[in-house]
Amino acid sequence: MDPYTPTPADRFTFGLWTVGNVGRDPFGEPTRPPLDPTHTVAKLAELGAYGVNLHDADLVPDGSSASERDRIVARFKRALDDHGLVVPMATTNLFTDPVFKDGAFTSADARVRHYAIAKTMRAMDLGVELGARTYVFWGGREGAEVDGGDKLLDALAWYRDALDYLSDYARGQGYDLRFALEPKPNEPRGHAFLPTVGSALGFIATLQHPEMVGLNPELAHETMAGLSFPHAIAAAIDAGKLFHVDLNDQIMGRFDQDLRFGAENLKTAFFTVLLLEEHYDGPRHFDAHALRTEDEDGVWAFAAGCMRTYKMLAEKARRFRADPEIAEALAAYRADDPDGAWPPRYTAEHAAALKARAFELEPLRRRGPGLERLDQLTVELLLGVR
Ligand code: GCO
Ligand code: MN
Ligand code: MN
Repeated sequence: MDPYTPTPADRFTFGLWTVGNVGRDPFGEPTRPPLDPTHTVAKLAELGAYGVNLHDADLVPDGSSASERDRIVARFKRALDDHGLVVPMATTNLFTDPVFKDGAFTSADARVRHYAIAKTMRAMDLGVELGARTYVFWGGREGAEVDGGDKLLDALAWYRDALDYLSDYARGQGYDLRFALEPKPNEPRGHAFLPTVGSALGFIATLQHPEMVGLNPELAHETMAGLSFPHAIAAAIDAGKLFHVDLNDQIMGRFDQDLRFGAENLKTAFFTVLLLEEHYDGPRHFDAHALRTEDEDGVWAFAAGCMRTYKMLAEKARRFRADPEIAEALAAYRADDPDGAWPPRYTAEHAAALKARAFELEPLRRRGPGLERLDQLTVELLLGVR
């Protein structure tokens, strides 16, 4: 079998909203018809995916009656069973309905904030019913254009109140759920609250149940902020907070593009995969969509491409670790101190000795760490000539 053909063991997931994206943009109407969620399940299973994620409204239109909801959910569950797909993650649409035009949990109107919490609890019930273990909070319209609205501090407090309330709800219901905050710097708002992985990490520490809450970083979002995605997920891993991940691609400084994984910046994709393969065992979720130019065949080519590129890069990551020349270059780069390992344990005596130590700085100033060679070896590995 082709080694890059995905299987459920690879744990690739897509959202109903990703492959189901109809190609609408601010300038133009949809270019593709909507997909029936059960058809999406069948196609994703055929392509080798592991699971499918959803917003409440991707499956059950807002305003459906209880019996309509149950009918839709039962039909969807049958499709999941028939095709062996799971739903590892669920989330709430808190952005399409105009009621959320100035935010959901951070709306200046308390009635909207309370409605957003109620909608999220119902969406959580749905997610748990479908088997989800991760619940994502993407800010959507949590943000502002007019700082004269004077809610910058209130918004953070309201956001915190909502997450604290919802974590108590999940615990009260006995749900086995972890929350994953998904930062984004802008779009659809001029300025989003919790714009980057770093800001979300700081915010989590202020919550009532910080242990329940981690991150769902997205490649495009950090890139839109002019930041490096591998650096961002390293920070999340370091904090023990990489609960989920949204993979796609994006040109820095452009509108939110949601490109196919690896479509734009293969090196960023490679170092992302290297970190994920070595430090993350959750689902690999592709939060991207086919170009607006594409028809349904293009959608499945897009989905297959995301997974295939990930697998090719995972193979490159294994080769990166096994490559003797790269290993030698890395060993040369990471120089030891013959006088002792770092970090030494602090004692007053050690600190005094360290302050008094006569460092031979001249060779350190002159030493070339070999990064040009190391980077070129990586490029050659990625281009398939080693
Ligand atoms: C975006 C976001 C969304 C979220 C989704 C799930 O830029 O629109 O990435 O796709 O990931 O709402 O939380
Ligand atoms: Mn996004
Ligand atoms: Mn996302």
